[in-house]
Amino acid sequence: MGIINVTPDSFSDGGLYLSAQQAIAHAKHLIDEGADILDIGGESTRPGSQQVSIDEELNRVIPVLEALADSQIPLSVDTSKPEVMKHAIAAGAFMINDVNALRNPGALEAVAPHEQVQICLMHMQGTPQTMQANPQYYDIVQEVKDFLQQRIQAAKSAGIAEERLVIDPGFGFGKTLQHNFTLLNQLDQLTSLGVPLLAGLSRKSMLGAITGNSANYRIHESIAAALLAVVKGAKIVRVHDVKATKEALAIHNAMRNCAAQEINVSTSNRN
Ligand code: 7PJ
Repeated sequence: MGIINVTPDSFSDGGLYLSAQQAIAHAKHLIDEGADILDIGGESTRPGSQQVSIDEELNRVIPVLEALADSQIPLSVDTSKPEVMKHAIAAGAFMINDVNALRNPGALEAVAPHEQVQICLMHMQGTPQTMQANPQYYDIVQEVKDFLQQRIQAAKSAGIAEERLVIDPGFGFGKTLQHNFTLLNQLDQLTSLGVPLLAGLSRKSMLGAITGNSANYRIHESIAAALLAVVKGAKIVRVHDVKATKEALAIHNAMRNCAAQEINVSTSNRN
């Protein structure tokens, strides 16, 4: 899953148009690099970021969705707002990626009737404005797992088939460095929830905390983190660097396929 941010610094029409054009160009680049899904976000959810209005978010996201409608690639929209979800689905979104796990009033109802739409339920403690102030858990893995289980249940109770769901532990969302790496180390424990796992680690500060690199220079650590997440059971990785990540994962696939063939060979030898 390649990341497309449509978050202009300028709020003028010019800035918005420019940022939509840039987002569309970047999306085409990530498609060329081999992205399987694109995740389009119109509101920053980084720690301390401010919320934007429904209209502002729609003005950012919808033109990009419409421009990419012909590209055949499944499009995900990163939003927590039910109004944005509805418009995004009407504009052809294949997935709603909600860092708030459909907890906002009206969110479950906004997506439930659209049976073709996939949903990513992500764990977050607190809100983007406050989440990094003092995150606390008695057992990070168990609490994230319990939360995701509850959100799966809430989705199913609202009439959303389990086959439509993806879960995500929400790296960096209300978690200390220790919490983040404990979660990564035990990511495989979330696979028992029976729903595909998505992991977003790309360029996050937990990686920079280890290497000292600033966000745009965290490519190697991002590749390592994506590979580790996949080894630990992630089925989708949300990344900035699509080509580099795909090449790293191709090696992992080759190893797995080869291991599977070895088993076949040794079984047929025995027969
Ligand atoms: C995530 C996300 C993530 C999912 C962001 C950033 C912050 N959605 N949206 N998982 N992170 N599902 O990319 O650094 O980890 S925004």
